Amino acid sequence: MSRIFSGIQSTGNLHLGNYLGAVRNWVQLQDDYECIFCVVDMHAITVWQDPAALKASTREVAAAMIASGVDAKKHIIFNQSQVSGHAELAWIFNCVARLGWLNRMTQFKDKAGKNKENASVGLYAYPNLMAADILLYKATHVPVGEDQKQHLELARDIAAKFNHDYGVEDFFPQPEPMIFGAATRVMSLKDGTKKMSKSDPSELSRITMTDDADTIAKKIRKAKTDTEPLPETKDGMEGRPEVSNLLGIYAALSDVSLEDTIAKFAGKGFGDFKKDLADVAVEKLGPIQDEMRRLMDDQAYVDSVLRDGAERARAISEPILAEIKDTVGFLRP
Ligand code: AQP
Repeated sequence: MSRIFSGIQSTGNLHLGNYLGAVRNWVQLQDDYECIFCVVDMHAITVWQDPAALKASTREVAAAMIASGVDAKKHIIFNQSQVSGHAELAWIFNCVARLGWLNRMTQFKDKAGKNKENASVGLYAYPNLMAADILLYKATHVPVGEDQKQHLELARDIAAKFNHDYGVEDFFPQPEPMIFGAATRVMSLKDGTKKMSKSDPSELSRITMTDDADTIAKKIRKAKTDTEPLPETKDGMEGRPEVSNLLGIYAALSDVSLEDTIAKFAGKGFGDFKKDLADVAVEKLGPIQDEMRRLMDDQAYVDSVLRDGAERARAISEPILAEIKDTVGFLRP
């Protein structure tokens, strides 16, 4: 059975984009793949995290995975820092990846912004750690949102260069991105050209997995739109990024095609549409949020899932890491 690895950072504000672009797809894949799902807390600290908030976010992301339907007994859920192999392989990959490759990463440019000199070295080397996350388990498939495509390509380049430099053809597989679903790129509710993101300063830009029904309805009511009625065809979405985004969210949440969603609301005004969108969001997210809240109150249980997952992750990765160290020429005890 092919192996999946995917992760989410514990940076707080887990949002609808993380759910539709990642977690919901994971749930659909778990019958056909062996899955390793990771709360990537080491990635999170590439930008400053308050230590207590980081612990809470790690538990929140794990709770969201479980509440969304990831089977933690059949598959693995753990937090990255509990398996030291991630850091060890990332160092080796720091020595395989080229500066020129990292310089092309658009996410670093976006996140570092104008103050690049003041960004952490970790933020710059983030894609090498991500490659290590995947290849430490020789994972073959990586379900992600569209924003991670470039990092996945880098992981493939690192795998190929390692195999070539050390003369170990096919040692690391070429991990395949799996970008699918009706909402591979959920955009901000306030600006349809920017992706919905945890770090957007505006709370109104995202629906989070902890928003209650009233908050969800308020954010959708306040979502940016335009003055035209809803489009009658797909072509009518052209040049209307906010409208396209809201229609895409509706289609994804209600599990109908974009075409059918457009047909349903064609020519209508935004008042009715936003009300229906809020209803479907509350209906779909509500039960997950209730279960998340229950799990968040049972910290001991969530911690035990992460501990057990880390143990099973180590059992898979330790023999692979031992082989990597032999290949590189490290003496082992
Ligand atoms: N807007 C999005 N639409 C679809 N998928 C998304 N993902 C993130 N944002 C969207 C997918 O969620 C998974 C986990 O993402 P992450 O938390 O590891 O990091 P990120 O992509 O950096 O998330 P954010 O919200 O953008 O965080 P900040 O603001 O801290 O940078 C990934 O599979 C990602 O594709």
